[in-house]
Amino acid sequence: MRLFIAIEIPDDLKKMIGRLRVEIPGTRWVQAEQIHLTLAFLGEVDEPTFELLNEELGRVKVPEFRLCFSGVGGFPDRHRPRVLWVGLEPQPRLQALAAMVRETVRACGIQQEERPFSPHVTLARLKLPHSRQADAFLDQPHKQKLPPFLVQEFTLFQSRLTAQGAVHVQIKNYRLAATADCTQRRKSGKVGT
Ligand code: 2AM
Repeated sequence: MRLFIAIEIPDDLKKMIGRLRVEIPGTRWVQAEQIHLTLAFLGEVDEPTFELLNEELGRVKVPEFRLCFSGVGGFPDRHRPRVLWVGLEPQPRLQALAAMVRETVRACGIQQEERPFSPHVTLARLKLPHSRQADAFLDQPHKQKLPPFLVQEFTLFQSRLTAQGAVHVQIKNYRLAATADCTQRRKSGKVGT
């Protein structure tokens, strides 16, 4: 099974993010329903490792938290983008969650890249690195357009490679620890910490 671990984005936000799409030559945009925030990429995992992983991920306990989007950017950098993304404001609980998830994955014998976790939501992948349209897209101020959201769980996904591209299937959701501040704010209709 080809697996990855990510935070699911609420459907209404996926639709809003999907609407950032513009015409850029040689670009494959992520379909709105597939938009996610990757915490760890695992690649091919065998059945015994999967069973162990499933059990160990249940032990990852970080308090739930709120995420705010920041501006758009490009990997490896905005002048030669191969990937377009929307970033997230710094959130220590997100960093803690990604570190614990990656540590758990390593402890299950699955290699993880050493690069530090750089929170982003991939929007598009570019085959042609230089274009006026990509420059224009990266120069837009997207910051205020996306509302924050509350993260209460993370998800183990299977990525099935098909002729039409990768299809992501949720395998299991792992709840984060509820916090009094988030519960209180949910009751009052506000988005939590
Ligand atoms: P990203 O788009 O958030 O950067 C599911 O395939 C997700 O796993 C992708 O969205 C991508 O995260 C990440 N991913 C896919 N292939 C990868 C690879 N070979 N190495 C690292 N991350 C990968």
